[in-house]
Amino acid sequence: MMKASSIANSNIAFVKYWGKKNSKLNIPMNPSISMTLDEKLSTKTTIEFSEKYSEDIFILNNVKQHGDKSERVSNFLNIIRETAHTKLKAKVVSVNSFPTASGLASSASGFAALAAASSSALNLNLTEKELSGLARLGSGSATRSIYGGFVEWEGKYAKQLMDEHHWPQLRDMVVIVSKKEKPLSSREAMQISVKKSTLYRKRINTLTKTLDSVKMAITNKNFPDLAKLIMRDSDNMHACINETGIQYLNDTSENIKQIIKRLNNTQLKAAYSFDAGPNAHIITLEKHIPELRHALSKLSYVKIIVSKPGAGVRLTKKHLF
Ligand code: 2P0
Repeated sequence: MMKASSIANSNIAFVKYWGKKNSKLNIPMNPSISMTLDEKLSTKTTIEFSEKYSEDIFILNNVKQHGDKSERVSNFLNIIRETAHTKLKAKVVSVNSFPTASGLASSASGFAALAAASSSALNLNLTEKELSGLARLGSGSATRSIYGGFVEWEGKYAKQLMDEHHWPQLRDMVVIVSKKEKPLSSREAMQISVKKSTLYRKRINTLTKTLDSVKMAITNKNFPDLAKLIMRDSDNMHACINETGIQYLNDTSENIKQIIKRLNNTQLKAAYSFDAGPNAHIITLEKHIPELRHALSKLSYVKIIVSKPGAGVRLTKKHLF
């Protein structure tokens, strides 16, 4: 049977991927480092290749997709069909574990799950490394979601730095502040930064040092160092973005930054990190979660999801159809 299912978790970048050397192949301008999240922020996907389908079908969260989203899935399937020497069309059913209208990105978990399920359905027997290279062609950040724990992505592939058991006290508190989809995709915004931002050139030139420091902080489980580096890299990426007239943070995001800064006055307890949207990721230690919840309680947010370091992509026999 040419059917397989997989689950992949999302990830949060401590050193952000922002900009491509090659936009067709998703080769990044800079190496990035992330923590893979747990199953609370995951995508489950079932794919079946069969002669009974006359075209690719993509159903996401129970809704049949048309346009951009289904095209992106079909384009990815074309690559894998070429590798497997098949012309068979496929049905893809995906479900995100996090709320649909949360503005949370799902391309990392989505394409990591799709890469694993589709290559398994077509019996490609890929190594994890090859799988990360394949996922990359769907979405850059998906390259890292193949592996659990702490992951570095450079060039064509990602690799694991430390597994998900290395630092069990670490948490990512995701504060969903907006239900809206982002007005400008990160795909477009990063290309604009590469072309137009003067700060961006400086970012790329100083990143090697940041990468080394982040790796060291993870290895030594040095939370204050890691927290400082995470906030600095998030601020630096958004400074590049803002320079081109694009703004992803909203008032609530800015309020969260201030709350974290106040909380860190006497001791570094948490780090904020923002991707291409207003939702906040607060990297912290388990023991600080109650204090953080209290500090955020006056804000008007949609939902909070607390995630541990999580596992890499895995296959499951429980199909969605
Ligand atoms: C990251 N982001 O490292 C960075 C930080 C957003 C900000 O990877 O064009 O959806 O599919 O390769 O992976 C989001 O970009 O972009 C992202 P494509 P992707 O997590």
